[in-house]
Amino acid sequence: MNKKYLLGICLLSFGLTLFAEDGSKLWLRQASCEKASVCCSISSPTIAIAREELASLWRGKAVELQLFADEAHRKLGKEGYTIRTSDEKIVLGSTTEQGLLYAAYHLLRLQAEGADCTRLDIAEEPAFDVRVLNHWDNLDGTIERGYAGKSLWQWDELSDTVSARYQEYARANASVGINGTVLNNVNASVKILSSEYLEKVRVLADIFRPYGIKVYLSVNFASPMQLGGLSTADPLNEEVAEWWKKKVHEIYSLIPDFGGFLVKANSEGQPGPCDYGRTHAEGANMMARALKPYGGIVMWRAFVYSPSDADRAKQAYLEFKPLDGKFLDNVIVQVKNGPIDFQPREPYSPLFGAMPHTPLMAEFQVTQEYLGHSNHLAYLATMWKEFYRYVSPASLKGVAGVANIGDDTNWCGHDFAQANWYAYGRLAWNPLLSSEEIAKEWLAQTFTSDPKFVEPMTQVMMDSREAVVDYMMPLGLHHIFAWSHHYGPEPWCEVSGARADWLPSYYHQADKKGLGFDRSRSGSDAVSQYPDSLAHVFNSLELCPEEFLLWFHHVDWNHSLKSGRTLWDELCYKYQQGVDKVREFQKVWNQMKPYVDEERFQAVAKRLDIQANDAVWWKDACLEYFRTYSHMKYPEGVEAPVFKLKELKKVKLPISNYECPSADMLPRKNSSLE
Ligand code: GCV
Repeated sequence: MNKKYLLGICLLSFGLTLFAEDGSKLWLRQASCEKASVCCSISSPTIAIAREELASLWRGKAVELQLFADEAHRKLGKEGYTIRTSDEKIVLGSTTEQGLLYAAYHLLRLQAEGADCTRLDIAEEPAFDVRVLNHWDNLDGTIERGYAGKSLWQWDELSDTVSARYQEYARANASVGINGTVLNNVNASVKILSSEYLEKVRVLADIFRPYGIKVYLSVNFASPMQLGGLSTADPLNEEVAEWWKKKVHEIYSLIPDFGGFLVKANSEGQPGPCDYGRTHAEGANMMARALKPYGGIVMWRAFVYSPSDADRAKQAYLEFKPLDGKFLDNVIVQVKNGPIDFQPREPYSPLFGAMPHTPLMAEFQVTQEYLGHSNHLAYLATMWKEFYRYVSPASLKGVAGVANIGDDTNWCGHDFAQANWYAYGRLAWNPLLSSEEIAKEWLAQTFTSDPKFVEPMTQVMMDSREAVVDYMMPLGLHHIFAWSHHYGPEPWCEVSGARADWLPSYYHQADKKGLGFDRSRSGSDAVSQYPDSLAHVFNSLELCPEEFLLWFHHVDWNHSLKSGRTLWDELCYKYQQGVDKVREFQKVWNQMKPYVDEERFQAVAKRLDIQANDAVWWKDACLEYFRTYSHMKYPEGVEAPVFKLKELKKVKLPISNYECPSADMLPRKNSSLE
């Protein structure tokens, strides 16, 4: 076909997509017209994908895919690769086909970003072996803490009907280096291990395999009883161990490269080894023995509440530290990044660094349970990078990200929430990348590489998580969310019969003297779970970083902070700053109209509007409530409240833990609440 004619078609289709983008293509929007020359002597399903991707999308000089067995490539491990340009061609090299596929995606990413690909000399290897997504998807199609529609997995239709999205999902993950997926909720139904469901899982595993994605399952510790009809799930009982061995054998006969199990045990009502007076190590090891012959692993979660009344922030450490060295080598203890529960800001969990004889992995929450669901723009790479300021990647065996993916057309609800899926994968591959680099990459691929768009929007993304912290929980405040669904403020929340450590007053400890949880040596002493050098800093009211102040200290309302302002005034300014930042984001986005297709422009604008309104709601609710303790005035420059506390206290959103509220459910500035 004539080249000019081809170009015309390309421009036309590019033009059309500019007006009709729905976010479904994620960051993989490249279009090409000419087949590039791709040469490879190997043939396999994985290589076929790499070839096809390059042949249809790559626009540069000829590409050759080569398997190498030399020392330099061996050093890069099974998933590592090189990309090297010579005068005539670009050579992608690896010891494995998977490495070559990753190299292909890397090259295409460079092209999409508009990078100079004339002289490439790249060597890459992933920082962690295990880079998984955790789906909290239930078998009935709902997603716990999911805000982008229903589950992607159409369990009722599988195995006969196979959605095209399964492959798109695998492609998106492979393009950022994610190499595993846990398909179902950690609050696991025993049904997932039934032969009927395992057959469905097999179909998904077959689709994901050529993309280098292993399938894992969350399992219910009581499965031998509820599914197998045994009278106990005691991990030291031989019949129980035998039941797991047989089940594991059944799984591997269907899925030879099955990854293993993820287990939430003795937490929030889930069964576990402690029900039988056994330890977490005894429970995990029993499963690990069954998986070991096949190369499978157990990811055992440390998200537990101990029966003691110790400070909630201390409990996981108290329960797991004594077990250090007691887990078999195919068990990885999976620890949430903070000691409590994915708050907008937490200090890192002190378990990291406290279990030198146990492989650990970090669990991050990609879905925005505590960050405005899919209504708020909050780019989370900055939060995860903060974790790596304290925790060395070298001390970890893997990472898990609680997925924010559903069956919404744009996968993640908010178009910018796609950036968190992307960033999670990129940081799982290389935690040394900067949040800024990742934001730029993502923006260029997802929207346009025009600097007039990329520069201002990178700044918005970089500021966004801090803005959420400011208008929700500044200065180390935490867990003052509305009951159960965790959207919106409810620092006053009381629920009769609820555990004290599920209620906001447990965490904020507001009284007429001041605000914050005293975790210093004279308080709950949680500071002592950290290494001495840090414990000393966190323990001191003067040295404690102000971002963690109210996490570690109960501070007088009149206490003077670094700015010279009192705690009360600083709190007010922080809330106001959060509100102001979101208004600024709105202004910037409005200027981006020329660079963004109409559909995504409007979708983001609409959600920013909700976010700006919510920020005021948070500010008014928290400040008006805390003012009933401080009895202090708003300082100059802080807007007078538009919502009245009495009315806000009546707000009960009609949503479950599976939904994101729509604008009409939320208290609005111009509503009858005024
Ligand atoms: C899957 C928090 C969430 C729960 C979640 C739990 C966990 O408590 O609110 O929805 O359950 O963490 O991580 O197990």
